[in-house]
Amino acid sequence: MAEHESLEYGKADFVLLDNVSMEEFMANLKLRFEKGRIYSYIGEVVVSVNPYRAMNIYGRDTIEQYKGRELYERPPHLFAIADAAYKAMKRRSKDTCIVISGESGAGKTEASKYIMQYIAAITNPNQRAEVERVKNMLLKSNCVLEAFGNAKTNRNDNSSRFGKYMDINFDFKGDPIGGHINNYLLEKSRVIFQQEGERSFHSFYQLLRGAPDSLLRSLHIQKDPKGYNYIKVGALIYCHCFFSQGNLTFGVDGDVTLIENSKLVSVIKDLLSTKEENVQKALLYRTVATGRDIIEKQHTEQEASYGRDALAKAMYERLFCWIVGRINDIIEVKNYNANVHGKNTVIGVLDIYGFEIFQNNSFEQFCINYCNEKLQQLFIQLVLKQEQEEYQREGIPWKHIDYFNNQIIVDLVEQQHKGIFSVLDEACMNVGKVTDEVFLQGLNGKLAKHAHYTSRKLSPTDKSLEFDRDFRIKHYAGDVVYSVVGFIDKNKDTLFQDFKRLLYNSSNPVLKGMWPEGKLSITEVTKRPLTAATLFKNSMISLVENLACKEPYYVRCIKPNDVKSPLLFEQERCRHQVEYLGLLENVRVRRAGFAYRQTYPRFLQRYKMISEFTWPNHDLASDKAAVKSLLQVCGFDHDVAYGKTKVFIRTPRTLFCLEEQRAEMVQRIVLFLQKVWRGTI
Ligand code: AD9
Ligand code: MG
Repeated sequence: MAEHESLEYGKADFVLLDNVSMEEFMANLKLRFEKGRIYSYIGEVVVSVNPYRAMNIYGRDTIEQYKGRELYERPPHLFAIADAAYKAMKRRSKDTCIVISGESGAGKTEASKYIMQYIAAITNPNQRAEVERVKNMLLKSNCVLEAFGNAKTNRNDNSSRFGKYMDINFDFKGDPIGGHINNYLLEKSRVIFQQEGERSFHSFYQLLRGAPDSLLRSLHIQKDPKGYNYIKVGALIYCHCFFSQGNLTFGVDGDVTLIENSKLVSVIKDLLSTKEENVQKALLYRTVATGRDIIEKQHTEQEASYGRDALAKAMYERLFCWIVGRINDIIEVKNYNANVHGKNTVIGVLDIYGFEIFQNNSFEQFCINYCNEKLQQLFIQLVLKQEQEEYQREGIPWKHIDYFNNQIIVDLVEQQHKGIFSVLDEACMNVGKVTDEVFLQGLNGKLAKHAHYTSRKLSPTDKSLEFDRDFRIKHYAGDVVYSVVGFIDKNKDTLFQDFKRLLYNSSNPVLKGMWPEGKLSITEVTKRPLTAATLFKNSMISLVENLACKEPYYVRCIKPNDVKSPLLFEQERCRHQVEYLGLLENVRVRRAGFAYRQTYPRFLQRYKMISEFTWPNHDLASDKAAVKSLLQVCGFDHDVAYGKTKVFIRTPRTLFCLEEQRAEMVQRIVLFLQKVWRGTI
């Protein structure tokens, strides 16, 4: 018996559990984790538990064991799902995608890297130079993106603070010829503020630690991160990081707003390749058009600080998008003519920020958690839809299984007019007073009766709602209390036009290229830009549409504990994740349908030795007829359904029996052959 079929390590596929109950599921998950078996299946879905230690299961030899094999032939592994997605793409010219989900720190990003490594390792057997180049770029882009887009949070030391969807394009031979990365909403507020115990993006510390002194000097950077309010660990708001020798602060003298450390202006001028007086002006004034007149309005001290922070955030975000753009330029598919070379197919890999609950949850957490709701919804639809479609296609009747459908929460966030994003946008449009409180009042007005929404005002006795500015959403993965503070600002995402013009007029072409809208003069700028929430919502909707038209493969990641321990399997913590990920329902759907399905020829290949009618070859009209006769002879006919191209077996027990009979026959055949060899027959 193969190792993964041995009970010592539990059941490799949850579909094979004797009873589908939470207890049995958890016992199996725990047993496997403790035996170092971090991967399991639910049919074709991989369930992964973060081991929090280096595992010796990703090397070249392991890759070889999975290459071209069927899912059930080897112990559960990411490589098997990657191979399945690759095979489906290659054999059937289908676009496929691998969706990796799970909460923050569950192991999504690591999984996505192993999947990419696997695909890179099994392709390009002929070592074509261009393919090698593309593969290298795809793999190496990870560390650049992680440097600029990941950060230490209280959930994960290397937490993705942006969403990433990467398409890998393949030619007709199945070799990667290019790719494209879509990035989603970088958590740019981290540039100016981090919660206690967290850090800014890795890139800042890497620069301080790794850059040669000469580079640091030319950037006017001092080495100690503590000197910079933006990046010192757990720093409070205020001031500037990449402009050195201190932090840019403002003061007032009478009714004049001043830059307190004005020497910095010259440093900024150097770094931005622009003029000192323009920097000074952009920091202290904004140009406004009132009717026909254009006036320079002085900032208050508060406005100047706000502007400075907005500038730092926007510059970092544009830099990040620029880097993604550069990578895309390099990996873009070139010179591929589909008429000559055949269809160019795609495998998409999605690794996005996981569901998170912090001490303080703001607009960013709200967007991240909404994104996870969307992906859960997709999982529900596709996993059910796929099954349904297969039964339909094969002409087999289907019985519905109940599950929690989180569409109600998705609607709560994104519905037109009534959804939270709409209420937020409306509050931002208000001509009168635009405050976070107005937004909260809007929510309370529209959502008072919603089962998944409440607030301090609506539930004054609720202890978890500590402050008047709190509201709570009952997410599929748990309750999260959000503070409305900052929602309006972050949604409007205002950057004074003066800064855009300043940067557009930089003599540094890269910087200039990042700010095309700085070209517009003050009178030309009239259109209100889309809000951050609307942009995010639109990007999520198109992401989901894109995934839904591909053949999906799923990796469901589970975080075993909150202390990054390789030993600890926190029962309650894990049970909660199994519950909200809908894994039990997943097993039920898979089983209420059929635990096992296989095409007729493959089924015969494995079990034909069981019956004299099929061994060594059958003479029936079709493989389907042969499988029927085999199963009738064995007495399993009542437990199976015959589809057009596949045989479906309802209970795992039948499969066990078949396997046992097969093993017995194989044993007999081996004995027989040994006798033949020894000449005793
Ligand atoms: V977040 O939503 O981006 O905050 P992820 O991406 O789900 O989160 P990540 O992949 O970054 O989590 O994993 C967190 C940490 O767990 C890693 O930095 C590793 O230290 C550890 N980890 C995760 N998977 C593995 C693994 N297969 N082997 C060893 C792992 N360590
Ligand atoms: Mg990640």
